[in-house]
Amino acid sequence: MRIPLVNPLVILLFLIIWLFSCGGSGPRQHSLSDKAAQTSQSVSVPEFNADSAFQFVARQVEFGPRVPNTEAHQQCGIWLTETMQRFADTVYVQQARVRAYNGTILNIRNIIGVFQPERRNRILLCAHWDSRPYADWDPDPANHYRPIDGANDGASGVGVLLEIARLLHKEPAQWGVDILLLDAEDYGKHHAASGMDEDSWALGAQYWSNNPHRIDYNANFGILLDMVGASHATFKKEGYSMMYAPNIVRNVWNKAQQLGFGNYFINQEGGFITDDHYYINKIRNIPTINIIHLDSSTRHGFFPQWHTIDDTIDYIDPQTLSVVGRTVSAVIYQQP
Ligand code: AHN
Ligand code: ZN
Repeated sequence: MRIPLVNPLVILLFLIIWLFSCGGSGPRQHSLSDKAAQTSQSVSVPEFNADSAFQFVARQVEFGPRVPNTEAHQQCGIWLTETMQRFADTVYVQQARVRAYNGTILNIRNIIGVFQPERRNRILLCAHWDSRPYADWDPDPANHYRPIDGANDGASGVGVLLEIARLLHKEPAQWGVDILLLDAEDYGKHHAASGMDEDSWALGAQYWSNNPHRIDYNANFGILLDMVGASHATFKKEGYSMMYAPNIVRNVWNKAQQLGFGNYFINQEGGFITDDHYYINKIRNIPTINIIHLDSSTRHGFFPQWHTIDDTIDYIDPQTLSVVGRTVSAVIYQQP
């Protein structure tokens, strides 16, 4: 019998070996194949650790409700500053007194971690670290003046950003990054109180926007994280984000789709939310989007435990922290 010059079995064997060699990349890094990466070289993104992010959330909640002018708030502010100092090149702590809607003077602290201050291209990442003084949306009226843990409303965004800070320390990105932990976002007018509530929210962001940590501070764009830890969260395209920074919304939502997170980053517009990013857009002119859990099936339009005493660590899902963390870190590391 004549043996063919190239044995089909040998070809098949080589084909199998070749297929397997493509599948088995290292476990520590995942390279993301978007269009930009495919045309040039593939960009590696360090792996966002959801358990680490979860721990950063849990640690904040352990202080108790972080309501301005309380001991828990004071202690958590110290811990956040020290934690940021482990990771960032420079940390600014901006202390101020601001007036709440009810006349109370609040002692607040905005904490800013700067990564690669020498870089001209910069991304601003924000979340609020305070928690709400009242569970004014709790089903039980007896809780309407009790403070909340704010595990999702507050701590989740900060937890994701601290994990990103850890990554940036381990592996610097091409762009500079500034992480802005904002105070007194959630001291807005009580649901039962009368009168105007305009500008009663986001007091720390209003202060920072009028008095940035550096007089000439600027960034190419910003991303705010708010309520990014609930199971099966839905992030709709928020109104002010679309109004002030439609291209950033598109880029971030596209990145999430590419990563397979289309069930979380919904291709649908949500309402206008007066949140920290509103003042950063309006006062500082930095195009800033809000990744915020919006759910039209609840009474208030947010996640079910919003502004109730059930906004606890029990409702934090590491899977959601991971989805948001991987999306935002891909956006950061894939900037050319
Ligand atoms: C309004 O309800 C108008 N703004 C609330 C924004 C917010 C509260 N984010 C977290 N807690
Ligand atoms: Zn809130």
